[in-house]
Amino acid sequence: MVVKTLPEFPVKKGEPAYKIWIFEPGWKGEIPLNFNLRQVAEQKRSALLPGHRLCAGCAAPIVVKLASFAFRGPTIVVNATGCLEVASTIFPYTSWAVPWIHNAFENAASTAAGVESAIKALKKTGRLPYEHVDVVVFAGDGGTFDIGFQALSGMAERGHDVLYILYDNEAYMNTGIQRSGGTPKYAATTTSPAGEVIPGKPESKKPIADIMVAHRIPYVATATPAHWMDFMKKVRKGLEVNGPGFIHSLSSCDRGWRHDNAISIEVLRRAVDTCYFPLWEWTPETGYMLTDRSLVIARNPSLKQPIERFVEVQGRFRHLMKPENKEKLKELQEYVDKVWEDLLKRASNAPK
Ligand SMILES: Cc1ncc(C[n+]2csc(CCOP(=O)(O)OP(=O)(O)O)c2C)c(N)n1
Ligand code: SF4
Ligand SMILES: [Mg+2]
Repeated sequence: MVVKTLPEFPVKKGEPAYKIWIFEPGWKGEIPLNFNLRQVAEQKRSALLPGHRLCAGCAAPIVVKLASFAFRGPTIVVNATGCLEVASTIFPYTSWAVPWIHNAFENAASTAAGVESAIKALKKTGRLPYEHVDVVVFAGDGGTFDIGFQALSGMAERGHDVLYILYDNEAYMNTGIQRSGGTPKYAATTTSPAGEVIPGKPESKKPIADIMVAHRIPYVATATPAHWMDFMKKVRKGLEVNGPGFIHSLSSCDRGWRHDNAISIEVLRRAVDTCYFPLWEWTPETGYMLTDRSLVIARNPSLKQPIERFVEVQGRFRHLMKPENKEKLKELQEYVDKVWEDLLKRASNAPK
């Protein structure tokens, strides 16, 4: 039995980190998950190669890179239409170093469910050359909160063994920054422009991760690429469960959020520090559990930052910093506080 990868894991020092992943038939090993930054940099391979056309400062490729550092072995990626897809596969080139399927905007979860079912059938008839193949979806907020939700809900209900990773840049960025169900209240987009008629999007963000918890699938988590170790652990957990996993990653977009492209990671940190985007995971056994920085804030509430810290560096919220919109900013703060307080009540590891 050949138990080998081409190239072998871990990557040898000096070997380029951008070779394509090829797992020889019969490969049974598991790529280890390590948390030493130097080891990760030296020994892991990214599923997304350099040369893609995503904007400088875009967090989406970091989402993919960190996720792929947590992959276990042979993996098939399914990618909904959106920035990540259009900018990584400009014909006749591709940046993907793993088997990758582009599907329509609305059906990433159905495509992944089909792939997973095909894998099961091949295994049953002894025609799968590997012990296991993971199936991972990357889809944007438009493709998840809105048009792809029916496919996602069906995939969850049928219990397919797929890890669905939502990179949420909070608007339809690829087609020109239109509002989505993931856009937060009062954010300016091209279809919810802040002006005399409306002060940005009038509606609140849909609680997509809580909606996935309501499906009672084996694993749900929130994450950001700024909290990289937490992110990788969650991806590995989501892969290890038997059944659907869902990870909601916030993903800064300097074009749509209108911030300096050098502060993409800092903006994500502020999202967590202000409790605008708390980090947690949920399993049917443990319920909600706070993780990483959000757990630290729960234990020491004085660390919680005001929402201005998140808003002030982004052009999409610039109008909220004007004196006439003081009440709107206060309302946004109250909304964030309420959602955070609710989460503290539900989280089994939050101090009571
Ligand atoms: C049925 C259908 N409607 C509209 C489109 C056009 N379209 C392609 S990508 C996209 C927006 C994608 O938004 P999101 O999922 O948030 O990904 P992002 O571009 O922000 O990364 C739209 C509207 C399409 N491809 N198919
Ligand atoms: S528009 Fe936004 S999400 Fe799209 S590639 Fe640029 S920074 Fe990334
Ligand atoms: Mg989007």
